[in-house]
Amino acid sequence: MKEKLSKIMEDAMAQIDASGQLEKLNEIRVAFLGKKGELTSVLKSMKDVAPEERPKVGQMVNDARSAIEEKLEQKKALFEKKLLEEKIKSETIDVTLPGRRMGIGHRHPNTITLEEVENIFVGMGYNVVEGPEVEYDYYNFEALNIPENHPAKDEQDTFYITKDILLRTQTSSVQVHEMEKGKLPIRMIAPGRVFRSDEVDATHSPTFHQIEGLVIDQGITFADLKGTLQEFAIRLFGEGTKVKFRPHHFQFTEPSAEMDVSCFKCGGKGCRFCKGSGWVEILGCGMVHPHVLEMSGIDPEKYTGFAFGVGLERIALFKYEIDDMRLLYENDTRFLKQF
Ligand code: 2U9
Repeated sequence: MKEKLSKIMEDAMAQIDASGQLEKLNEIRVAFLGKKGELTSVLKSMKDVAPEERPKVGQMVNDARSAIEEKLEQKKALFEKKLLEEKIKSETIDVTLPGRRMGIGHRHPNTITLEEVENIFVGMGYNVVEGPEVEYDYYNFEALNIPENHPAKDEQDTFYITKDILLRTQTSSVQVHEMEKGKLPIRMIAPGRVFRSDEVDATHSPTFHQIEGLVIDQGITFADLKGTLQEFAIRLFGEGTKVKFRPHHFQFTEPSAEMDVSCFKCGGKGCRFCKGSGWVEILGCGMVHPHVLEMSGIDPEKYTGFAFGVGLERIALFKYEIDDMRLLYENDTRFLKQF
């Protein structure tokens, strides 16, 4: 019996020493100490041992069990220490390694230009007002003197949502809402995104941004319009910028005009940029049509006003000498970081 126990001990110790991983230790524990294990079978064969020998043999079995358990615990602790060391090693960060540079964004030429335009008008006492991109047909067309079946409605090919609801083609609707509030005088600009079903090319996009302006008070004249827009052009394009007004037609203004600025590239001499004319068309404007005032509840006998509209992208393209509008919509940081 004694030899048998010694042999079991020897085997167990050798197997524990040879075990290469934690899971193997469990198998060894079951094989030697488990219910059907080798040591347990020795205990079961106690009935064959002489009664006076039994306590001694029992003690030997217990000693063998303790020795194997102790050896298993030691080996387990060794494995766990090794695993912990490997984990620490794999998770260690070398703080001396150079960092990875973050790709940061950049302000868009539209944003820079919009802020510049807003600053100019806020400095002249205007409010900046925003409104919904989804509008009723009434606010986008009818209230601006563009009646049902008027050809001007076709000119601004419109994205309709229902018969009466559409994506605004101009930010003028924001100004109509403001007029309806009945708080006069009004001095406001309405910047925002507009939508027209245009094909994409170097100068067109189905969505772009406008900045429209509206002033309504007693005694406002075309001279106020000219003075304001001339000041705007000088502040935006620099001292020495000249302006000229050409007659035009809009449904919502009468009289109407387009304003050109002297070419800021050649100073008015004529170049490829201004197609040799020395002038660049920059905005549309006019005195608010009396019918437009009337429809929003303003007495045209008492009040007059002027309005204007500029394309934000158009100004940004001019200011930064960009020759393709599509670049403004791609958000490529290699392009954006140049401004
Ligand atoms: C109200 C009354 C009148 C706004 C105006 C223009 C002239 C104009 C274009 C410029 C380039 C649109 O972005 S663009 O295609 N706009 O020429 N807009 S007057 O007139 C108004 C607005 C609101 C109540």
